[in-house]
Amino acid sequence: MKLIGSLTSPYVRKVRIVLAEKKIDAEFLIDSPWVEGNNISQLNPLGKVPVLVLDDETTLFDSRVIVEYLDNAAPNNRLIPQANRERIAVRRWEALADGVSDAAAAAFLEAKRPDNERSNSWIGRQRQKVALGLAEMERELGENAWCHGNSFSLADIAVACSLGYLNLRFADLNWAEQHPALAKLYEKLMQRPSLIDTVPQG
Ligand code: GSF
Repeated sequence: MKLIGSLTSPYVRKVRIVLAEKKIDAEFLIDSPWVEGNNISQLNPLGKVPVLVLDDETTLFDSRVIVEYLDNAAPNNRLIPQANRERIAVRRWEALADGVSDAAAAAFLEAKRPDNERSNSWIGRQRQKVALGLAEMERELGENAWCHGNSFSLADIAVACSLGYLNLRFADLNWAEQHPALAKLYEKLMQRPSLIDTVPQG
């Protein structure tokens, strides 16, 4: 099994953490869709990472499909509950966290465009999604020890990847100051080797 991805992507980090927590071996091939001559489009027509290449050469994307496959590929350390409402609650957390990452990545990319092409209103719109998404995560986490239920799950992994991505791309946002519950959760999650070993390298 091969995971293709970059060291900065929050979605690639999510898959790397799931692989480590499930104790599933996979070769990690670093390739970025932003690097000239990358061959990601041969593996994923959408030209995005992560892509998981199975031993039978099947290619899986996107990160949500990959993590569901991995969670079901090994019986240990279940990260996605099986009961419908529980499973959906965890996937909704993942959608919220990934959505914050989507908006942060869009704002980051837009800010890199040349002056005469950049839309500041578009950046503002994306940063608003980040702000409201963070506020909702903070509200729903509240005093709970974990994002969902009373144990570590994919919800915590997705939230941690989104927060770690904000640290990388929007340190000025200082999300931890405004969101103490998320800050406490991130500090706790960052004790796990699966997170320590995958902190995004700018
Ligand atoms: C998002 C992947 C993505 O946007 C998933 O895997 O969950 N829904 C997908 N990946 C970015 C890299 S990074 O921002 O994480 C990507 O590959 N962008 C290249 C492009 O052409 O948009």
